[in-house]
Amino acid sequence: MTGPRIDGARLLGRLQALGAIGRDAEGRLTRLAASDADRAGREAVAGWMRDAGLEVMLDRVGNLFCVWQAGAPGAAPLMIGSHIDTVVDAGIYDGCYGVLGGLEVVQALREAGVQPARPIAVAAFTNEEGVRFAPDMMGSLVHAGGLGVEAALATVGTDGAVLGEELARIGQAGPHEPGFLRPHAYLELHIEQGPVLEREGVPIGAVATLQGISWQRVTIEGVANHAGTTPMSMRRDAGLAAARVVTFLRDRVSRANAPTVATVGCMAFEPNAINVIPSRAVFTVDLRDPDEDRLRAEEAALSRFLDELAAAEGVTIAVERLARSGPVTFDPAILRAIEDAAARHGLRCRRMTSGAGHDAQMMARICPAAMIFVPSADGISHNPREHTAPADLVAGAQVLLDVARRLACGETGVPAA
Ligand code: HGY
Ligand code: MN
Ligand code: MN
Repeated sequence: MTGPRIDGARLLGRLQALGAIGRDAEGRLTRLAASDADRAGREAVAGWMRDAGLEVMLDRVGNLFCVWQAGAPGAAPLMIGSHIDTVVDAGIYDGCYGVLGGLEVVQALREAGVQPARPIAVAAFTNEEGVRFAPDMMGSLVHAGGLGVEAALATVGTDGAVLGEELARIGQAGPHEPGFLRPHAYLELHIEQGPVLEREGVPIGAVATLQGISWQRVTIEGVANHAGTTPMSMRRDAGLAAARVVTFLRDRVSRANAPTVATVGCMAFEPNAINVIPSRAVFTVDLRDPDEDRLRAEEAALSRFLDELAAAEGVTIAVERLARSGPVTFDPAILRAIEDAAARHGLRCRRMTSGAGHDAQMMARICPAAMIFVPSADGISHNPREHTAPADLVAGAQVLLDVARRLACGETGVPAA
């Protein structure tokens, strides 16, 4: 294959270098949004962007961009993005691969002397994971106009911190108004985080759809009492009630012949003492389904169950919505460009849906968007064992480069903005 080539060593080296930033004394990687570790990661990425001769910009919610001011002045840029914040005890590829892959594409095109018809921007969106501050995909949601800037900055995290104050503290509250870059199109390169590509031996996924996501926080109030003296019939046990919700969700999803997934990822009891019946249980519910009607039906079924549970166990139950996004369909012209690019490199490609949420789903609200997946070893992600073979990482970035070049040079049938 002729044409611009990815510098695989540069991409893989940066992935490892960024993956070393934000590790604790036990070596676990955690770069929660707007933390000191996030600052260190952002400074490294911004440094690589400047080293590449690109203009670096920050918006008011900390979305980090670099822009190659090529092509027609004032033309809407092609944007390639993802995130560099992580979950707790994370792997090194989730999000980072897409940001560093985008930077690599811009550098490879510039070094090859390609002259795009429009600017190309690379984005690292704030708080994609939503672990510290909900909702997830927050920076791209604000960029796409789905959440107000002030509301985002006022968000209180699980540790009581306020996002706007944290961004200011780490020097990541920028001057630009979110949404100041209106993309012509958006591309995101990401690890699959699931088992499909590896199981089928396919190196490239053209992501056609992304499932709907519903996040809720449930607070159950019971009555603390003595674990030894309180008869079972007299208990108002918040801990038991919470456990019933966990099994309700699993049993319901297991019975349904549907792709719905349900997860209780966080749970805390109060007073959290071995010999005290829990007075309070606070936990999260993550429901997802590719079909909006089914997702709504699952939310309604959970709501009914909580009402019945409250009456049966003599507890009170409050629910707070943390995030909600419907299923997304990505752009067919870009999907075809991804498949063509894979074919030109002799790489098998298959269309697929994304089980995970991504910034691309928010950007699809304002421009044609699509994603490229590469295989995840054993389908593992959100886990330090997260891994993708170097050859797959380089192949995915090469496909990204080819699609970006065609989009930025007006060869894909995506209408010019
Ligand atoms: O939760 C998700 O799917 C994404 O990793 N934020
Ligand atoms: Mn991600
Ligand atoms: Mn993630």
